[in-house]
Amino acid sequence: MTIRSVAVHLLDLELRVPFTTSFGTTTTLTRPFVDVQTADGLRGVGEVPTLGDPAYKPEVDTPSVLTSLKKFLLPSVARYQTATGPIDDIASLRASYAWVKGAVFAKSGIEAALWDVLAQRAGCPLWQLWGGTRRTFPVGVSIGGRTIEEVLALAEHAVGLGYGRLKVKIWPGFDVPVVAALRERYPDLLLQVDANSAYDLTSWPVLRELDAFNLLLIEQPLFDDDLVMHSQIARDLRTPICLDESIHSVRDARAAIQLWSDQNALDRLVINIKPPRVSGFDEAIAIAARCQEAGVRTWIGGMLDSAWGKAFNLNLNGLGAIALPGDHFSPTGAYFVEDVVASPPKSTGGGYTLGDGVSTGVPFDWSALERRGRQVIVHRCDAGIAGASVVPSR
Ligand code: OSB
Ligand code: MG
Repeated sequence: MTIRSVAVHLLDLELRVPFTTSFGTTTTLTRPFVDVQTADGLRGVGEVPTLGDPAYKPEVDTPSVLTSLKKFLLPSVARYQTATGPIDDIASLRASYAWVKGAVFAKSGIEAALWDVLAQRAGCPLWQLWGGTRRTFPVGVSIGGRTIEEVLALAEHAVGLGYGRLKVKIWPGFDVPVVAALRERYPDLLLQVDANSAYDLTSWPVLRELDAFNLLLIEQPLFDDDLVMHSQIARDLRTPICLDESIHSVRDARAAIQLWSDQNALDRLVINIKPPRVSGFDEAIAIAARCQEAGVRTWIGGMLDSAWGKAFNLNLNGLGAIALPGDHFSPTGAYFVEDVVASPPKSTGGGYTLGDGVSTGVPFDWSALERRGRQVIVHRCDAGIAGASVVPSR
């Protein structure tokens, strides 16, 4: 198998309900979809779940991802095939751009597209390719409301749809009151909070008050790049700290495990595994395995992904190593006004069951890209000198 060409299409996805976090409110997302075509006629696609800017963390904004793909990653794929031979598995794909530091979101899009191709070739679901053993599991939702009233309304909707695990966004001043209001209404719900790095050395002690509410975890309270400080406050909190922004690799996960052990707090470390934040599913699977070995619980996070991205993540949730429910569904039933899958994955009673469908299990709607998308990159990868074939088509 040879990768013949890689195209990148941009698509605007309009949220049905705005999503607010400590770093701002999102209404529309412009997303790259990486389209890999092989010499033998297969075609796979991977979403890069970018945001509009780098407020969440570096290199997750659309311009940065397009630059990484166009200038470095796709030329590397082409060069590797010219110099070394066909890229016919994930290991050789990763080897082709291993020299590029970071660019985890951009890398994950190519990897997802190749996984789609490999699953089609094998004629099996992704969960099987990934060694999944669990067909049915509980799933959760993430709530990003601007006011307590908005949060309560979204929670009511989600609970009405059957979800038993809610995550809610917090920030200084919007923390204890919103958690208290939710707990009063839903004393038994699995509840967790996500601060998206909104607290610092002076503001974090308020989080001690959250210990009274029986939360599953507090996600990424401190700086996006600070493992050490997180491990230090873990010692002073009863509620586990969950890392999101800080983890990009198995190496980061190992470092966190070491730091939390040093604090005698390993029972209070949880890791949110977001495949795009760790450069793809291969690394995500390795992190899940390493954490399970260390007794550290993991779950699959989301990026307000399209139904295509969510379908990949649901397949990953089939791994026996994933301990907690993930952010797989919207509290209102659907994230976007129009999506890229005709019949998106559906949850029932707060759970999800993986089927036997090939690859993600849901067909990608190519006509959505043709009607609403625009191709911004196309790169020939199977011949000639790399770098000469970058042709922006529109
Ligand atoms: O921190 O988990 C996060 C969305 C965008 C950026 C960061 C995060 C999120 C979410 C949404 O919480 C989870 C979902 O996809 O429903
Ligand atoms: Mg998070």
